[in-house]
Amino acid sequence: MRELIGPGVPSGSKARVSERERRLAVRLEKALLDSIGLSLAYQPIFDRNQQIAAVEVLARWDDAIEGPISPSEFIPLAEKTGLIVPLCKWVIREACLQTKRWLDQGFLLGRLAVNFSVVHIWREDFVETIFEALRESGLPAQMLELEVTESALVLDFEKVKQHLQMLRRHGVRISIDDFGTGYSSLGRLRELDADVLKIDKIFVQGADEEIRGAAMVQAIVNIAHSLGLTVVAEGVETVEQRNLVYQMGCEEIQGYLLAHPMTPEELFILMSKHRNEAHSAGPPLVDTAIFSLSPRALETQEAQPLAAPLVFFGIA
Ligand code: G
Ligand code: MN
Repeated sequence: MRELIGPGVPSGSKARVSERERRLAVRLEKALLDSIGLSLAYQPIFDRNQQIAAVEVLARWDDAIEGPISPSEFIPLAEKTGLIVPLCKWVIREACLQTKRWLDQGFLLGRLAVNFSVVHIWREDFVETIFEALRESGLPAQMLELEVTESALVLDFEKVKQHLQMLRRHGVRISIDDFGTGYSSLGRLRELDADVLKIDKIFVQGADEEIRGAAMVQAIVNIAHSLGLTVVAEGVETVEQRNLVYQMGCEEIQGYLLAHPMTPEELFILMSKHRNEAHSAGPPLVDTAIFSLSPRALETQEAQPLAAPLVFFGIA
């Protein structure tokens, strides 16, 4: 094991990294410098009317030598080495520019949700990084949503709150990600004044397995609603899970049942397809992959095909 300190690691903290991590850190730094091997995937988040309410952007890395590296490996590594700062800067810049291009083409894809690490949020230049991406792209601040993991509310909460609230005052929305897996207190959740709460997939996926699992999800939804937060259920993979979380009052869902993370080209095709369907004359089209829920279907947990075309982006 060796020590490696990257540019974004708070002074005084030395993260220990293995040989593989060190090798990967060198490659990641190069990827960021050359803008090679990094890409963005987009995963839609749907509201109860099957419209896309938001799109979460996810970083992907396919290295020429090391091959594809999972985000579950390279994100913690980037956090340890400080490379998370240039990585997040790259992600938000690219995502804002791409989303603004889609906006200019007439696709109103709701909010753009971008993940941020507390290692980055702490930094004095964090707020300016966000403003810069908005300025450069021309994306309205109201379209940007920052996803912050619940665990980001644990250390140096005052600094995190100060930075996030400054952005919120300018219209940027705040979303608490992976809720239920961190160690923050409900007091902090209330104090932060966020907009969205995302229930972690381990709870969503446990909801249809046992009564206690469902009760947990219901309890989280109730807490979130009492704080005025919009609730997103993450990791919805089955019709049963979707029906249950809707029944419990979740406003939005995300998961493989509805859409996997996709390339910008795939998202563009999806958006175009649904825009064309929304505008086309003639009998309504039915997308067999996506279903609407009638109140009765919720009761019986049956899904019913849509009777009307899907209008994903609310194009006027
Ligand atoms: O921590 P965060 O919630 O931002 O992580 C999002 C991750 O969850 C992404 O890597 C994405 O690929 C993954 N994901 C999205 N939908 C699903 C799903 O339905 N099931 C599972 N297992 N993972 C999902
Ligand atoms: Mn997220």
